[in-house]
Amino acid sequence: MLRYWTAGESHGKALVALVDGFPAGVNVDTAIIDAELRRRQGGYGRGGRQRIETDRVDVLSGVWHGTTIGSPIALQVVNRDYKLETLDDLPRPRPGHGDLTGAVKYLGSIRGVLERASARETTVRVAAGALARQLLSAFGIDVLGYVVELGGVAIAPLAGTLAGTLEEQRARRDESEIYALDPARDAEIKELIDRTGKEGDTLGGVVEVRVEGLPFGLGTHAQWDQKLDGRIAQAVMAVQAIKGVEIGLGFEAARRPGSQVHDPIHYDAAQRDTPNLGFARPTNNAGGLEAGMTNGQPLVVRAAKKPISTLRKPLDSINLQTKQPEAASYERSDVCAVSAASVIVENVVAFEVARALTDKFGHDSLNEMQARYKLFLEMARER
Ligand code: EPS
Repeated sequence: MLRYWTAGESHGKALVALVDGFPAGVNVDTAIIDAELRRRQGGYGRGGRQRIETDRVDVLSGVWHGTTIGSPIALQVVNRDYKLETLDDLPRPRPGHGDLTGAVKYLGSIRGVLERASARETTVRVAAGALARQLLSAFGIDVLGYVVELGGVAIAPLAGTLAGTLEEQRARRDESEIYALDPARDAEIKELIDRTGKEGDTLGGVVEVRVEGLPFGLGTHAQWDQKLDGRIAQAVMAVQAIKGVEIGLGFEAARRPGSQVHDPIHYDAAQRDTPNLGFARPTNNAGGLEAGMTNGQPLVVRAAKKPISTLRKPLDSINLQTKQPEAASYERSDVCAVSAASVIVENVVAFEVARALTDKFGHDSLNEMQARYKLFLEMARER
């Protein structure tokens, strides 16, 4: 099974991802991983930490002469701001963080919890996802993440209304400092972030990920923990500060009658050689998943990110020693990390799709996977 774990503290020596079950024969371009790491550090509204770090991946194992060899791949990103041994504990837990709950649960310090709970850990989740994308691209599968809403302001477009190819949308997104698909809205959103920061407050938002080029049948209906929608929801909900996940129409589907939710099935022989095998769907309200399996349509996932919990104008808290009311502690933080969240969610979704791809076509070697993929398409077309 393709999977990964991470290790590392925000101000520890380094962050590490251990990727296990990755097929042999995939050429690894670390520049692709570094580009995603750079994007994760960016976006308007980030704090001082990103001026200290220049995140770069170091591939410690599993790659020989630039190609994977089927053994575990260890990815490391060194923290320039390594200072954990000199840092004190926080006296007053910050509402919204794991400070209070973690200190109680582990009968220990706030520092011991916040260092691992910090979204800095997503650095190596992005690295693992950016590695997985290099497997996906060998199958013509492409992934794009972007911001659709920030601080309650819709930037759009929403699922299914996107104009242009994924490449054209990527170019538009990369012009935007917000990582939205409409760079013309940047000034207004930046102003909102600036104003909020001056008020000592923070902002959340909604990000969307679109995956194109998917074949039929990734995931399965047969067992609950292998349904791809469930796996994606778990991976996305497990990103720091994510409070909600939607696939396709998501919550909106609950408000409409069935006739305005389910996607009719048409057949168009001209599309027979594409991943949808000719089964064209005029709408994609299902977001590419039916019964936990990909249905040949683009996968569309949205995630809601709450505002960052560290507030410069702190909320009420208590001093853990004295139990007296005091304002919450403040540690350097960001005003808005929604743009960064779009990069993180994009890459964690990519990893789950790669995992489902290896579940279906094997994970020993890229060559074998591609042969099995081709055979599957031929058999599915003829069925
Ligand atoms: C982050 C690094 C952290 C924070 C931020 C995310 O660095 P530091 O604590 O040294 O400033 O900027 O973490 C949070 C705000 C959080 O709530 O987790 C990063 O690299 O993404």
